[in-house]
Amino acid sequence: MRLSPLTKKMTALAKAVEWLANAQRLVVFTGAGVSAESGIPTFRDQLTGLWAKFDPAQLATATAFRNDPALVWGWYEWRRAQVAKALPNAAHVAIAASARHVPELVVVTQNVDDLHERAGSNDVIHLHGSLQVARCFACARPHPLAQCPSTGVEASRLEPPRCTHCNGKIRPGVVWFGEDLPETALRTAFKSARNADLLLSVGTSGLVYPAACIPEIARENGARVVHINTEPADTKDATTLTGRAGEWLPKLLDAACGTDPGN
Ligand code: BJW
Ligand code: ZN
Repeated sequence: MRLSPLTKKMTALAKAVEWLANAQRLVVFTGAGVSAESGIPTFRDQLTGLWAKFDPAQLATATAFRNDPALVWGWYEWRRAQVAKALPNAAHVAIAASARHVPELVVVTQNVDDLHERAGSNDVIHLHGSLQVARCFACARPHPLAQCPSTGVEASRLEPPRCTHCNGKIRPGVVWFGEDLPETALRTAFKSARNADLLLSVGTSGLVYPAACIPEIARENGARVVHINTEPADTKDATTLTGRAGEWLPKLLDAACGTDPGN
């Protein structure tokens, strides 16, 4: 029997609701799409993604920083300013609220913003670092950043500050291509995925490794996997809710836990 798209959508929602209602160990794995409705651009969306406008090789690698530190530092300070102005959206709020209804919740994010924390999630695992921290490119010592970024302009070059110990240049505390992910964060994220009985993968293209292994690790270890994404996923092993995270997540939580995530 062929199911209409609407029936498929309802079946996917019904499954996801039942799984969430019964979940004991939930992992919510997020990517840039979860912050899109807060006005933070994703990376790979064709028109609005950062990589549609900027070349990752010139901005998101250690070589790029070595070649032109002012370009890279200015770009990251511009992004930090964007995040500082943004507010958590309904998806971040619903994820934080789900902690009150599921015995164990681990939030694993690839995002470098702090919108999960500002929505009330605790102990968020940041696989790709954070815009709010910085360290010396030479000696790796942490370097405190002013709360308010010094630039809000997209393409403005800005000389990075200098390390107070060795005078090295200060770099953003994010994980660039070709760099290792923070060891403890990755180990804890993989362990949580192995232990999960439900994994919600929200707003990620699943193209960047090793983070992209996480839904697969959960599935191989017996967890149900639900993808929430504006683009339909071409995966046969998981349930997909196609649409905006800020619409699906509150609905899902309300239906599974009988709650308005705002409360
Ligand atoms: C919505 C929505 C809404 C929109 N609701 N949904 C070949 C050559 C070189 C390297 C490699 C290679 N093959 C593999 C590698 C390794 C590389 C990699 O995976 N590359 C692939 C791109 C091919 N990985 C690494 O280099 C990692 N390190 C590593 O592997 O170390 C070992 C090593 C050592 C030496 C050499 C090689 C390997 C490090 C990866 C670091 C990633 N860093 C970035 C930048 C962080 C800093 C910054 O912010 O600038 O992390 S890249 C960027 O991608 C960022 C993200 O966290 C990451 C993932 O992106 P994400 O979150 O999935 O965003 P998008 O835009 O891709 O997707 C958004 C989704 O949301 C879309 O699906 C939309 O449809 C959806 N959406 N609105 C719901 N409202
Ligand atoms: Zn230093």
